Amino acid sequence: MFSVRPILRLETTELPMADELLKRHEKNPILTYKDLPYHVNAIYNPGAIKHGDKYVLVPRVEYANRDNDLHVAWSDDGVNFKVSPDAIKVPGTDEELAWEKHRYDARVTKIDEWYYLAYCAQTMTETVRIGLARTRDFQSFERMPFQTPPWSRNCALFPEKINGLFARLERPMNGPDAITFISYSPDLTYWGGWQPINLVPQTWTRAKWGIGPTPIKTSHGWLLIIHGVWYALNYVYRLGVVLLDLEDPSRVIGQCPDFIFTPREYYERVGEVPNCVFSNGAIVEPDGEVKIYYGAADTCIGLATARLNDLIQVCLDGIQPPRIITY
Ligand code: M1P
Repeated sequence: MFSVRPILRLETTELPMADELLKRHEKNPILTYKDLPYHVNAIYNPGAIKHGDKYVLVPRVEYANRDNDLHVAWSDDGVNFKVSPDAIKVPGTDEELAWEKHRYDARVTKIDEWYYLAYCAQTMTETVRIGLARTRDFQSFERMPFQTPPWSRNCALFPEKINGLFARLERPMNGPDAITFISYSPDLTYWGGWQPINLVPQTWTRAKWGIGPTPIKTSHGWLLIIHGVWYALNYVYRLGVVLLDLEDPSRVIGQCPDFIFTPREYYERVGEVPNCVFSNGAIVEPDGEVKIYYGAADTCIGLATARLNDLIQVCLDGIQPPRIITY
């Protein structure tokens, strides 16, 4: 058993079971297709961050022709959001824009005065790579260089430099090579120093696992919410949590072996992709509450909350001896 120093001066409470760490908001789903003023198929998988005293989501909107794009949604309380009817505009050349027939799954990271959106950029023929845009106000956006070649579909920047370099987690799209790597860059253009993140495989992550929201810095390590995928009749997407070393985030220093959130409610079980909870956006409140926004069944958006201390504790309790994993 590891002793945990209180974080944000919280009392450590009795730890709930892993599957009870997250509490669904009573207003769930907090955003649905009805929140757009025109005909859309779905709204889900939002990036999330606070801008001043406003809560900002960057959801994926799937239109009635099933193209996808990123929008901005604003809220004063983190629960009631107003979605902008217009997609985010990121100026680009015809060639750049051709890579972005669909944009989705933005992870939002604040570094200094800029908010960076690392998103999936997918062509008409479904080749997918990671695009990057930045903004100061969520009104106007600048294009940054594409971050990966094809086929990459999960990417989150760390919110600060590590050992003097920008850092990111990134994962190719699918299959047995869908391994999450950390890499580093001096300028958000050239990346290197790749190291795999050696999670201890669990049955619920058997098909693959991927990056959740932007890593959260704590005094115990980088807290990373992940999604894990099991294949039954179809994929089942669940959420888990791990802790990465502050100085060398390729080192897993804690891992909850159990999933912490699983589809149970109707809107998580039934939809475009059934039995799916997927998060790429979380906000930590000053009192240690973590608001986790998630796509439910690739159809609508839910909100679940947890205590930061509890998420850290289950990682530390579940720590397993480091081991080298060969893929
Ligand atoms: O359909 C479930 C999810 O599938 C993909 O995620 P991943 O590549 O990590 O398995 C993405 O298309 C994601 O948007 C979607 O929610």
